[in-house]
Amino acid sequence: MNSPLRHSPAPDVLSRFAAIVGDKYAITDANDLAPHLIEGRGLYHGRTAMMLRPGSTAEVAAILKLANETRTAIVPQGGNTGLVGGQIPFDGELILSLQRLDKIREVDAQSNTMTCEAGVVLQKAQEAAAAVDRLFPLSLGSEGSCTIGGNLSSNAGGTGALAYGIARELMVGVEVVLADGRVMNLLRKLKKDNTGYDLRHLFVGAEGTLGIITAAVLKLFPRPRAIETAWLGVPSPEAAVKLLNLAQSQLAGTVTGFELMVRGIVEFALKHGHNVRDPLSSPHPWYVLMEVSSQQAEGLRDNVEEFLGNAIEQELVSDATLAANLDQANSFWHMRHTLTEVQKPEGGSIKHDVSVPVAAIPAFLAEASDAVVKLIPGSRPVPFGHLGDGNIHYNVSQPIGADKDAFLARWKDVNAVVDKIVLQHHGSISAEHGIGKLKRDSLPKVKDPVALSLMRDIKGLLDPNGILNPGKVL
Ligand code: FAD
Ligand code: 2HG
Ligand code: ZN
Repeated sequence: MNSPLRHSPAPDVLSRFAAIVGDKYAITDANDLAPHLIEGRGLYHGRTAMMLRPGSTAEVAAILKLANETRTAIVPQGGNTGLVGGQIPFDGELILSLQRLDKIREVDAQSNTMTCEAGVVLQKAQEAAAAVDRLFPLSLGSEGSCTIGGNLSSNAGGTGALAYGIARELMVGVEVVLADGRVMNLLRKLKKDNTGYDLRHLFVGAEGTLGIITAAVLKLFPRPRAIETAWLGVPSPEAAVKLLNLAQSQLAGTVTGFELMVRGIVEFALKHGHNVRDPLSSPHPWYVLMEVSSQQAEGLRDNVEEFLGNAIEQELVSDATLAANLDQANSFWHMRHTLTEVQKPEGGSIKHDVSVPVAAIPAFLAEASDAVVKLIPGSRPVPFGHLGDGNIHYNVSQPIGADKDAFLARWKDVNAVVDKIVLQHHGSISAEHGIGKLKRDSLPKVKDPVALSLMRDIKGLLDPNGILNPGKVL
C-alpha cells in the first residue's frame, strides 16, 4: 500500500490552484500525469495529485503566491529529461509544468540575442537562431524535448560547451518568479551592466529550488561557414588528450566538439542503436568525435586533413574518417547521441557524471576502472563524455548475466570508489547534470562547508517556507 503523500494539498486548495490556470490546464488524470512522474532512466517514480500548466508569467506568479500562502510544495518541470531526479515530485508536490510558455519573444540578430520563454524546446531555439543566420550553440542528446528553462536551471553543458560555454555563459538576461510570487525582470540584452550584485546567475543551476525561470535572453553567435566532422580511432585516453591540445593549438579553425568514447559503449550502440554503423573498418580501444568550425568558407577541410596526417604520424590517431557530407556528419553525431539509450538493454547501469582537469583524465579512467572491476568483478565500465571539458560520464554496466537489482543495490558502493578517485584528482562529482535527488546526500561530503552554509542561507532567504522543489539539492 502507498504511504500517505507528505506534500499533498487539501481538495479546496487544489481547486484554488485549478482556478488560476483553468480546469483544462490543471491535470489530474492518472494517464495524463504518468509520463511526468517517471524520468528517462526509470530510476524514479513520483506521485502527485495535480500538474499545473500555466500559460503566462502572470499565471506562474499567481500559482507561487498561492503556494507560498498555503505552504504548498511545487516541483518545476520542463521537458522531463533531467538525469538526477530534480523534476520529479516524490511526495505529492504539485508539478508546475512550464511547457506552455513556449514563445520565442524576439530574435535580435544585430544584438546577437534571442528572448525565449522557459518552455521553448532547445531544438526550436536552435532553429530560430539558424533562421536569422545565427548559431545558438547549446547542444544535447535530449535537445528535441528539453527546454530552455530546464537547460538553465540545470546549467546544462553538452557537446558545444568546449567552444561556446555552458548554459550559464549563454544566458544574458532572465525573468524569474520568486517563491512569494514577485516577478524579477532582468530581461536585458546587455553584456555590461554593473548595477550592483549580479543576481541572474543564482537561478542558473539552482534546479528550481530558488525561483521559477519564466524567460531568458540568450546569446547568439555567427553561424560557422564551414564545419568538418571526424570520427577517429585512438589508442588511449593519453593520446586523446594530446590530440585535443594539438588540435587547439594547430588548427586554423575552432575545435567546437571533442567527445571521447570507449570501444565498449560504441559496441552497445552498434548492437542496440537504430541506424548505427561503425564508421571505421576495424575496432579501436577508444574513439574521438571531433568537430572543427570556421568562419572562412574555404580551406578548413585541407587544414583538418593536414592535421590528421600529422596526428597519425605522431601515433595519436590510429585511423580516421572525415565526414564526406552533412548526412555522414549527422550519422557520427547520431552514434554519439544514442549512447544514453543503448546502455538500457545491457541491464543495470550505475552512473557518474564527473569532471577532473583535462590532463588528469587518463589517470582517472585507469584508476576508476581498476577500482570498479575489483569491487564488482565482471562489471563493465563504459566511460564516454566531453573530453574537452574534462567531463566523463563514467557509467558502469552490470556483469553479463548478473541480477539487475542486486547490481543496482551496489550503487552507493560504486559511487564511493569512483568519487574518491575524482576527489583525489581535485574534480567534481557532478559536472553537468546537477545534484537533484540523486546526489543530494553526497553534496555535504564534497562541498566546502562555508559555501554549503551560504547556499542554505540563500535558500532560506529566497524560499523561507521551503515550497520550491523540497528535498532537491540541499
Ligand atoms: P527537466 O528535466 O524538466 O528539469 C531539470 C531541472 O530543472 C529540475 O530540477 C526542474 O525542477 C528544474 N526546472 C525545469 N524547468 C525549470 C524552470 N523553468 N524554472 C526553474 N526550474 C526548472 N545534460 C547535459 O548537461 N549535457 C548533456 O550532454 C546531456 N545530454 C543528455 C542526453 C540525453 C539523451 C538525456 C535524456 C539527457 C541529457 N542531459 C544532458 C540532461 C538533460 O537533458 C538536461 O539537464 C536538460 O537541460 C534538462 O532540461 P529539461 O527541460 O528536460 O528539464
Ligand atoms: C551525454 O553527454 C549526456 O550524452 C548523458 O550527458 C550521459 O547517459 C549519460 O550518462
Ligand atoms: Zn554529457
